[in-house]
Amino acid sequence: MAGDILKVKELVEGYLGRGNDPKDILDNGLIAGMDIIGGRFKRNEVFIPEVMIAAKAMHSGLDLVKPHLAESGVKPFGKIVVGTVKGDLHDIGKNIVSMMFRGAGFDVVDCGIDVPSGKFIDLVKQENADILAMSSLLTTSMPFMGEVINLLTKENLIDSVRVMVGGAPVTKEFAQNIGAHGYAEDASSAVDRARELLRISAKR
Ligand code: B12
Repeated sequence: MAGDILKVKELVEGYLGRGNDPKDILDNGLIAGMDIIGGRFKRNEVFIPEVMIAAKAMHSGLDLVKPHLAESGVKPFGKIVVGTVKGDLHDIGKNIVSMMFRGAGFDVVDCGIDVPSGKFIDLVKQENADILAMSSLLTTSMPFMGEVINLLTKENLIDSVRVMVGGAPVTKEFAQNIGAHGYAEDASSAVDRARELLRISAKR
């Protein structure tokens, strides 16, 4: 939570060395800390830099735990394809959302910015994604979110993937109108919504 990368590494190495369960280190150490930061961010008690620093520290621990998780057969909670829609180059919010998803234990495939609608569909198929999360910061790029949902419907994929949308100009009403399954106004609510959509409790 303090963003101390070296301390996180030292602690995680220590716990792993003493034979602690890697899932316990992940759930009750790394993710638990990130959840607290997420709550503070939501209440405006900390801001983007603190979240990014905390996420960086969390990743330094995650990198050490990951190989052990794979060995013990622990699977990520779900796969999320994330991207900023066509015509839109804004990625600060999307990157924060991606970081929070990763911090919460999801497997994230970030397909970047200015993503053509068809590419989202290809990636959802290719990655067998549980959630597609699209970001838009421009009123002119928002309609592409609807276009992607129409394409998913056409390809009969709309029932097998949950679609989440967000970004400053996006509203709950807009999300409902285009047929998205979820909307969140910030990165930490995005994690709550993703968990709801996949019915994973925050405590697990
Ligand atoms: C930084 C910025 C830029 C940077 C982007 C750098 C980058 N790498 O992202 C640059 C300079 C490149 C840029 C360019 C442009 N920009 Co600009 N930009 C901004 C600015 C100042 C901040 C956006 C930002 O990063 N906010 C901080 C992040 C953390 O917030 P956020 O993105 O909203 O994300 C949070 C939530 O929305 C949510 N969220 C975000 N995505 C998702 C996704 C999901 C699934 C979920 C659940 C939640 C979620 O969680 C995030 C974290 O809490 C805004 C103004 C503003 N105050 O919003 C204008 C703004 C978005 N830009 C604007 C414009 C017009 C442009 C340009 C057209 C300017 C120009 N004439 O060239 C170009 C367009 C380029 C393009 N094709 O995209 C307008 C858009 C107006 C409109 N009606 O559409 C704005 C609102 C400024 C303004 N008031 O006019 N911009």
